[in-house]
Amino acid sequence: MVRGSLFAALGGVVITLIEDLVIRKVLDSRGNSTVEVDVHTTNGFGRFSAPSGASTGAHEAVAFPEGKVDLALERFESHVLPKVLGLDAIFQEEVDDVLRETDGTADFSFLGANVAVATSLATAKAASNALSLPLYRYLGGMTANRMPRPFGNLLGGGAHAPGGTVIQEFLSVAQGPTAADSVRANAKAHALVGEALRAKLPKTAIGRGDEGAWTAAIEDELALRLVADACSQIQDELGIPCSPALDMAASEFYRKGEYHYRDRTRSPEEQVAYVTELVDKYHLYAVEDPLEQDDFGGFAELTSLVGDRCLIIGDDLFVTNVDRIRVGVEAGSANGALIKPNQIGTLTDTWMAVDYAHGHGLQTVLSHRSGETTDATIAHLAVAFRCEGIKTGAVGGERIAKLNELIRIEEELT
Ligand code: 2PG
Ligand code: MG
Repeated sequence: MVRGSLFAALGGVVITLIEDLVIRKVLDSRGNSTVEVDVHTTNGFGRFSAPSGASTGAHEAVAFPEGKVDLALERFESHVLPKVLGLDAIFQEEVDDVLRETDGTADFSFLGANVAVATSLATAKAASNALSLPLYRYLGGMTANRMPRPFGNLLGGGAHAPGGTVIQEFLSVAQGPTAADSVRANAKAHALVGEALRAKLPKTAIGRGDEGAWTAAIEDELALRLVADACSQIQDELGIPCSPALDMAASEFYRKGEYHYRDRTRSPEEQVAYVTELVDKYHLYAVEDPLEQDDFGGFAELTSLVGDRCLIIGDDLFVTNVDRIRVGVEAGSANGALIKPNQIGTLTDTWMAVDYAHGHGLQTVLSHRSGETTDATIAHLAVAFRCEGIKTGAVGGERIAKLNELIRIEEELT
């Protein structure tokens, strides 16, 4: 019997031994190819399909080797499969160490982080399935009983809808009595913003970006006003507190020392002053990536100004990497960290990032990517890891896959 697998044994057979792995090419929500991995244990099955970003941080792990999905499949077959077969799926760290060692680079550029994350998460799901436990319970233990607060993307542009707003995401954060109430309130806020946009631009076709958020060629501040108004309406009509939030994804419009807006530029100092003004004028719940991805000092300045009343979240700044979160903690750069498993490549590394962030007073928000699949696993991770938030859109098939899973988990917990 494999070390420590007593509780996973059934009549002397270890039920969590990895007996087969399968990789396939599937589509993401942008229609691009990505990878899906199946892990079969003696008595369990797990599957994870990896998402992809559009506004990827410069310090993220690399999704596919040389950008080629087919090469990722080949390397899985020749390098991952032989080494992971026969391992025990309940030893997650061992599986993840094998993935790191097999890859041999700092950024998963040999295997591709999407291969690594799909293998890593499918392994955890197979183990939980073999043990007949929901994933959030298997990973989170008996005290994983709190629901994260959903952040819903209502309106936007940036890399998710070029030609729309410069700021990437205008979100609502409904704070209902239950996560299900908040999910419904964010969806309603999305509908309200759609109506307001159609009223404002009666002769223009209004579209939706990669994450299902509305998009139109409007000024950032008008977009923020529409979202803030929708949040107030939610509060008035449903009695649910609801606040606007932003993901500025500022690295996407930072060039040569300046932030480039439609009709003007802002220096880093002006950007800090601008965000401070927006936080107070619109009572923002959170601002993600307000500054470019290497400006730990600018983030610290902003956090010292508004961190007592607003979450300043590092996404491209931290890339779910514990070493970068450590730098940010030492500098006081943020009071929140976005968590995306495929930014770092394994479940163990993701957990280390969350654990370090929580241990140093940061809130965490588990996040989808703009190019998603219908995989709902991140809903379980957000509960298991006791994240304060989950950012996974407001509407759209691949987004509601996660939101509806949250509703199901909450039902089990109550
Ligand atoms: C982000 C994400 C998700 P992408 O910037 O936070 O909203 O976008 O997946 O394109 O990096
Ligand atoms: Mg972001």
